[in-house]
Amino acid sequence: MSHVQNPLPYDFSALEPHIDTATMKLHHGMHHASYVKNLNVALDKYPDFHALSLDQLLMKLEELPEDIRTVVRNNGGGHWAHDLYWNCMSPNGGGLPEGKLMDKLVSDFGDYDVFKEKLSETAAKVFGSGWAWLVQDREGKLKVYSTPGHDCPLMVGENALMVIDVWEHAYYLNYQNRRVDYIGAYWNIIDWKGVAGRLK
Ligand code: MN3
Repeated sequence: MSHVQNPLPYDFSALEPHIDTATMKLHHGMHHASYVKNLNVALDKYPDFHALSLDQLLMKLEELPEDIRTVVRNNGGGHWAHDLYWNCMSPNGGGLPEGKLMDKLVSDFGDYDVFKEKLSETAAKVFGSGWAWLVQDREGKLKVYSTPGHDCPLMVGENALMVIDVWEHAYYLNYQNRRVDYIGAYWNIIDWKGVAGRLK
């Protein structure tokens, strides 16, 4: 089984002006695509692992042959995280979360604005390349943290609800060094219905 990249769930231009068309084309068409390709190349010589889904591979990295473990971690993780990232955004996004998700954010963070500030700050503070996540832990509690490289909450058995890509390739064409402005713009396109659908 070969891993495939899903098309974007909207047009490359759909998130303008918050994320520009050129960034989306490069990000999805080149960066994300290369992670999928590298993942498939690495797995090519190990047919025993061809039947495993991406989730299964990332949850049992320590069982993979040592010579491809880091490649699968980086490229499989990148494939997985980008899939979630595209699905966290929508041209009809923004506004405030509703219902059960809003209740849960308020009960676990004290206040919606506290959560929003915490995730924004976590994303802004990532040193180098990485991701900032809203995660539901094994006890069901919501929390915010960042991961370096392409590491995903799935690798430690936690449920990722939303993510901000803070690798420079996600914003540099339009925002240059103004990562904070990109993070601010992200809140205008966040797809809260999608986030709520991932709550368990
Ligand atoms: Mn990226």
